[in-house]
Amino acid sequence: MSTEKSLAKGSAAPGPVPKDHIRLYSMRFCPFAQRTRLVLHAKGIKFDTINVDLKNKPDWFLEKNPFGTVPVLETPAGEVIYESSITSEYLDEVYPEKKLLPAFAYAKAQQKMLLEHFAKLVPLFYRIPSAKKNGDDVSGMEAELKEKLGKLNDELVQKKTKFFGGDSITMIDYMMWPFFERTEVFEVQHCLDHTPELKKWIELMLKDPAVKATIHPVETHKIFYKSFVEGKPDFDYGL
Ligand SMILES: N[C@@H](CCC(=O)N[C@@H](CS)C(=O)NCC(=O)O)C(=O)O
Repeated sequence: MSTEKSLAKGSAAPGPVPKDHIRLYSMRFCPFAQRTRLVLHAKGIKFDTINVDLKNKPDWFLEKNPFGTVPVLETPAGEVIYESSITSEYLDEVYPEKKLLPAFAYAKAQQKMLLEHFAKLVPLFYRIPSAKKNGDDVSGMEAELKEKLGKLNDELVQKKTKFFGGDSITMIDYMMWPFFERTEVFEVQHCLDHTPELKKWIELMLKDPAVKATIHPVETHKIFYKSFVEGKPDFDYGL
């Protein structure tokens, strides 16, 4: 069973997960759920998708993830996994095809540390447009974002690699990508002006088949984001 249109409170709980599939509970415009979708596509895993109305969450969804957030995975055995980084690592462990995390403990730890640094940058993507909308001065936040993006750029310069884990895409690239897909939507593109290596990384990421399979056009993102900011998120926009 797959649903494109989001299921809301009062909807019937989806049936069991088919034997040869894994199920993703998602929201079409969620950058965290996109992380998991990227991993599913990159590894060629068979999955079905249930989109959830996050404004009006079904009880059965809250029973699966008490945080009430997407992404959530469910296996045919009824095991439930949530939180984007945990779901992504789970998929990489369980499905051996095309490993995305490095085999060596230190390299793996380095990716996870970089992801922690990145997690400090994510709130700025949301806080800057929201402060702008309120007419607040965002120069301090923009300076902070520029500084943090500069550090990511330096990381690529020091490593002399195309991607953050080497010359091919690995897990860390997929964990960061969804937010870079949305820089124009968050109106923070100018914060990338001084990051040439990061810009090259963006261009390379855009060529990746998993990125192509999960990307939305900027205009679509903008329309969804506007509905979200106005407090009436149109989860089914474009369907
Ligand atoms: N830390 C979570 C964050 C996920 C998240 O915030 N997802 C949003 C949608 S983009 C959500 O489900 N929001 C619903 C809510 O917070 O009630 C993760 O990495 O999975």
